[in-house]
Parts: sequence; C-alpha cells; structure tokens
Amino acid sequence: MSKKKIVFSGVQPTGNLHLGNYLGALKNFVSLQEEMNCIYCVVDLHAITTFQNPKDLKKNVLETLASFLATGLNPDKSIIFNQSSVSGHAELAWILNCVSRIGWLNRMTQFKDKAGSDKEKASVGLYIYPNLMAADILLYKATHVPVGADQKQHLELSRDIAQKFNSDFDCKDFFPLPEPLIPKNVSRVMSLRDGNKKMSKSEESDYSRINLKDSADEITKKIKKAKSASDQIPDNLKDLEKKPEALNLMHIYSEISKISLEKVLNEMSGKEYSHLKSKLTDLLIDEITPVGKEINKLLNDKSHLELILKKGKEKANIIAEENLKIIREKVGLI
Ligand code: AQP
Repeated sequence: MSKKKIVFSGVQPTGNLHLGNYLGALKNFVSLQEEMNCIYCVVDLHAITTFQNPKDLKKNVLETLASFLATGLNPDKSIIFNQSSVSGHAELAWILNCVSRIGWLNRMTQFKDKAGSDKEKASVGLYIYPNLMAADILLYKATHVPVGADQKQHLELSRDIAQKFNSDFDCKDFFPLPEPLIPKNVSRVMSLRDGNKKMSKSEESDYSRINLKDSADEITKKIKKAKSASDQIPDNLKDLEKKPEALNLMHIYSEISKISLEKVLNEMSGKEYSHLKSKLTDLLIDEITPVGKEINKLLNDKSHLELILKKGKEKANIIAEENLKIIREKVGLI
C-alpha cells in the first residue's frame, strides 16, 4: 500500500442495505477510495453476534458485496473481502479482549439497545463486539474509519484500546489512533415511522426504511406513508427540530439534492409536507433504483462475486499477517 492514510470500514450482512447505510457509510466509502488506501469488509463475524440463519447469512454476504459494488466500490481500487476469511481478525480480537476493560464495555450504549431488557440472554459476542471492531481496524493499522454517528462510541473505544496496547507493550505510536469520518449532515438517518429511532435493517416494519433494492413503487408507497407533521413546513430550523420525522425527511432531501437545509427551508416554507414528499420521492427513485437494478444484475453472477471476495481476502491477509507477526512478538507469543 503506497499512500499513508489507511481507511477501514465494515458493514454487517444482516439483511438488505438501506438508505441509512447508503448515506451514512457507503457514499463516503466510495469517495474515499480515490484519495486513500481503502479496505472494506463484509463483517460476517459481527453479524453472528445475534443469531443468523446460516443459509441467509451466506446469501446476505453476497448481497452486501453486491451493494458495495453497485454503489461504486471498485475492487481494483479498494480491498474488498469478508471478515471471517481472514483469521487474523479473530486472533487480534482475542488479544484485544485482554487489553480492553470490562468497565469500558459496560458503557457501550449499542449493547444496551440491542440486548434489550434481558441482558443475561444476550450472547457474549454481542457484549464484546466493540473489541472485535477495534481488532478489524487495528489489524490494518487503519488511520481513518468512515461510519455513521451510531458507531462513534465504538470508535472511541478502539482509540482507547489502541492507546492502552501501545502503553502496556511500550510501543508508543505502534497502533495509530483511528479517526472517525462521520458525514456532517446525515450522520444518522432516522426511521420513516419514528424520528427518534435510527433506520435499521432489523426493524420489523419494512415501512421504516428505504432499501437499496426497493422498486419505484415501493419507494413511492413508503414515502407517502412516512410520518411527517400535520401543519405546514416552517421557515426555521428551530421549529422543524420539534418534528423529528419531518426533520429527517428534510435532511434526506437536502443530502440527496445537495441543497443546504437552510435553502430547502426557504424554498418550501408554508407548503404542505405532501409537496416535500413528492419531490423527495422523485429524487429517491432517481438515486436508489439504479443501485437496486445493479445489485440484482450482480447477484446473477455469484462466481464473479466469490472471485472478488477471494482476491480481496488474499490482499487483506498479506497485510494482516505482516502486522500480526509484529503484534505477536510485542505480546510475547511464540
Ligand atoms: N440509520 C443510519 N444512519 C446513518 N448511518 C447508518 N449506518 C447504519 N444505519 C445507519 C451505518 O452503516 C454502516 C454499516 O452498519 P451495519 O449494517 O454494519 O450495522 P448497524 O449500524 O447496526 O446497522 P443496522 O441497519 O442497524 O443493522 P442491524 O439492524 O443489523 O443492527 C455503519 O457505518 C453504520 O454507522
């Protein structure tokens, strides 16, 4: 790898990718591959922290890869592979399990959200998930991590783990402290049904999200049914912020149209939300349906997708093994 800045990020193969993954992560992945050394991973080991049907998991790994490619990731520019194919992720995760502190993990809000009320029944994997995420990043000594805002806390933990490793093993600056790259405007795309919850693959209602594979018809129906507000569009952000669902639709519109939120408010104030919804539907159909068509096209050639994963794995493994050799030495493993 020639350039100094190394980017790592991953997406879980837990179902159809959605607009939140697209605006919060994938678009950023694509633009970064022009300027930095990028490593993008389908994080299947993260996915199994909650039970996955094995057949669905295999299918979802290829679907996630197809979504990467359809949004513009290029295997000639970036290393693209699935996490479980490079065993160094699991090995470094174990080492970092021994560096990370229980008190740190106890503060992770995503575990609290995902484990729900019965934490005793959550998998141990779900609890130590952030340590595996630190291993993913540090295995490649990544300097930058493009993620949505929901991953900020995990990334801070990765920095703490890197710092503690460097200090415990007396190797100042060995692991770089990875920096998050979080989109400024739509760092957290919210559910179309509840403006206080993030858009998510695992949310039961399909009406809560726009999937990258949705047809024009589905997008139209979902935006029509999306919660907004009963009054007219206000002329200022303060009033808009009181209506989280309406604010979310405005943010999405502003991001895709590349018109600032201020300008959109100026243009639309006093109009009904149906006006925003109709313009947003057109924009989303133009932006998302070509991606969905490309995903379906790519899924018709599974051996091509498997070959991309195989080549990516080989490239990733070389870097991982080089770094692991030094890490083992530092820890005292023979
Ligand atoms: N709603 C969102 N808004 C902005 N960014 C988001 N991301 C996910 N949801 C949103 C970002 O997408 C990347 C991949 O996320 P992931 O699929 O690996 O895990 P997740 O954050 O747990 O996403 P989901 O959809 O909520 O999956 P499930 O339901 O399986 O847990 C990350 O960079 C994430 O920040």
